[in-house]
Amino acid sequence: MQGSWSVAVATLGPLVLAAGPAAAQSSSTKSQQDEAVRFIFQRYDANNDGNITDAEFQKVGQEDFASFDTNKDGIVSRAEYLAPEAHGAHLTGDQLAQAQEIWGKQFDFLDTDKNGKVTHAEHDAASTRSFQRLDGNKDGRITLAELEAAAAK
Ligand SMILES: [Ca+2]
Ligand SMILES: [Ca+2]
Ligand SMILES: [Ca+2]
Repeated sequence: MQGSWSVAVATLGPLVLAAGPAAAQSSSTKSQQDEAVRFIFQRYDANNDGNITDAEFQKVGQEDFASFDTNKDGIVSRAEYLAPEAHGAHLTGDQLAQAQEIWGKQFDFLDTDKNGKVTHAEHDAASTRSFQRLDGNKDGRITLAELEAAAAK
């Protein structure tokens, strides 16, 4: 992780791994990170206007929640969150262990009351916190530059 992914960025859903397992590894290069950030941005910017709005952000968050909640009981357990399938990742061995370490941190960020379960409300609240942190100039939109700046922290 080389400390360069802030938790807020790392919590943008299946994000880093969606952009390729390499991007989640400590050996990832600057250009791999840039690529991962662009990939994440495009995923969130549904209408491709160069801004991620709060609505766009929440929509992806809700899709993520649904994919994490494998047994569809409305709660994401730690076991569900740490399952590679939930992140659309096909990893084994060391790569999986590294990814699960990251997911564990993400889960802790989402699980506000630390009971080992993430509810819809907690997930939505975490999305709001992430959005506010990523929206550097607080104009209600996240631009690619703002996302890059947050990822570089
Ligand atoms: Ca947009
Ligand atoms: Ca569940
Ligand atoms: Ca902004």
